[in-house]
Amino acid sequence: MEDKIETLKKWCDESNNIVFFGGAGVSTESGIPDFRSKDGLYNQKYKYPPELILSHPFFMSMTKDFYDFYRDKMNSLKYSPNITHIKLAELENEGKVKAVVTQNIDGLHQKAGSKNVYELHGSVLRNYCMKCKKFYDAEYIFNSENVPMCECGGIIKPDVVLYQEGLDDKVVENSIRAISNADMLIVGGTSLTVYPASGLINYYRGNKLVLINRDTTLYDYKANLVINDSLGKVFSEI
Ligand code: CNA
Repeated sequence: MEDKIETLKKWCDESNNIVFFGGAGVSTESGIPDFRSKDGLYNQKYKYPPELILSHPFFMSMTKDFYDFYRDKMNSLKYSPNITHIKLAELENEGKVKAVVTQNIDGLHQKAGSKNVYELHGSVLRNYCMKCKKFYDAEYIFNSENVPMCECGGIIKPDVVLYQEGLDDKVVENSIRAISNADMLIVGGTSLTVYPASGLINYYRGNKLVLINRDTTLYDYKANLVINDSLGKVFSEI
């Protein structure tokens, strides 16, 4: 483990265009559960499976049940950034990290001070009326009851990409550009099972692909350095 951290530190020192690609595991040490760990949302019991609740057809047809789950489980307002978010923001400030590409929707990278963040799956901090497109903040949604409605009578939808919805073209384009230009790509806290997001790491062309995850992933064989440990532990040492 010590050798691996030393290698990671050395590569960080040598690199000036680091991109971080992350997932729900980045925020577990802030207290937000991920999906697929043993304590993750997919291993808890709900009225409907979470992957069904967080799908487009469910949102459209069972909007109240969607919002009951969403308000209970996806409210990131009460959480703070952890050492990983903070360290990434510092490295961006020093000019080392050029972009964070995240599958997370919790806004914690920006709360830690990161500026160049590509949110592949959107953010709970933004919400729009489906009819007139009026913006609503997260407080409005998480303090609402039943189905949050716009003053025009339309239903408000969080700006998060639900299952069976497409990703934003511009965000994907920017993420691909950042990853393909990176001299080092650090992938952390993601099971790399959600497509098309996970496929984006294939655009990396360098020889410093680092994978930091508690569990093994299907992409471990591709990485130049694999660290199976907690992100908090690793980022507190670099
Ligand atoms: P996932 O499939 O739940 O995988 C998370 C991975 O992180 C697992 O392989 C864990 O082993 C690993 N992990 C958990 N904690 C740590 C840690 N502290 N250190 C190192 N590794 C850790 O989540 P993915 O991000 O891969 O799946 C993508 C989904 C999850 C996206 O659509 C997200 O929107 C969604 N999600 C986001 C949040 C959030 O915004 N915080 C929370 C839960 C789910």
